Amino acid sequence: MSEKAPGLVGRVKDKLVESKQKWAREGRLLTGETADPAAQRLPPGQRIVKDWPVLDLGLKPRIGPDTWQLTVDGMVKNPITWSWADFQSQPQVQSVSDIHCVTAWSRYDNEWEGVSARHLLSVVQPLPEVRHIVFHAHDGYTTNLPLEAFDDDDVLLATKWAGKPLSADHGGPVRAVVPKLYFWKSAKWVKRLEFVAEDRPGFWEVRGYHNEADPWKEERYG
Ligand SMILES: Nc1nc2c(c(=O)[nH]1)N[C@H]1C(S)=C(S)[C@@H](COP(=O)(O)O)O[C@H]1N2
Ligand SMILES: [Mo]
Repeated sequence: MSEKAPGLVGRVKDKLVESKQKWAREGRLLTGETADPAAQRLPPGQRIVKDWPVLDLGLKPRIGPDTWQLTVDGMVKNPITWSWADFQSQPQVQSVSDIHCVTAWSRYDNEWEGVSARHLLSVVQPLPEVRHIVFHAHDGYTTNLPLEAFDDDDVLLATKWAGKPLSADHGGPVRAVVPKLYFWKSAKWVKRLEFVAEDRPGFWEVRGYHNEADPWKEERYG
């Protein structure tokens, strides 16, 4: 790699962040519609893609399973730090769900495998004061969720997609998957889940994206 590479990555990232913030200010892609997920599969303003785009800040951390760890802490009864082997020894679930990205692409029928949010909750046991979760990722990205959004039967920390180990581009070895919300809520390269009482908006949430991110209400920007 040339000496210039890190600088280039930095500039690309700034440009990307600026253009997304501009989209948010201008309300790009908004149709002004809401929809009922029981009545239609595709949320308002979305289009279906067959491939799987890669979107992130451009930093692409590479973490091998040998050094990978997951910490779950904050207001929980049993904080944990799991190695890759610890994570693999938890019950593994499979789940098929659709992806809806705020940039208007949706991808149907993604086959995920990993550890369910509900299993994780049963292990760490959040204290009664907990209202929100903050995901921290290896590239410095953060995103926030209400506890109820995490405590759902289709939410998981995924290590596999379509039967194969999740690629590093898509957040491997482990990413969050929160299918009912726009995909920016699904942190790639997850390293820490922090349980908190007060909400703490994440990277995009403080840059003009909606705090709740429900695609059926078209909560793109907030
Ligand atoms: N760690 C991390 N997670 C992230 C992001 C990121 O920049 N860093 N981008 C988010 C956004 S905006 C989207 S749309 C999805 C894209 O996931 P994909 O590249 O697997 O399609 O990841 C989300 N999770
Ligand atoms: Mo995104």
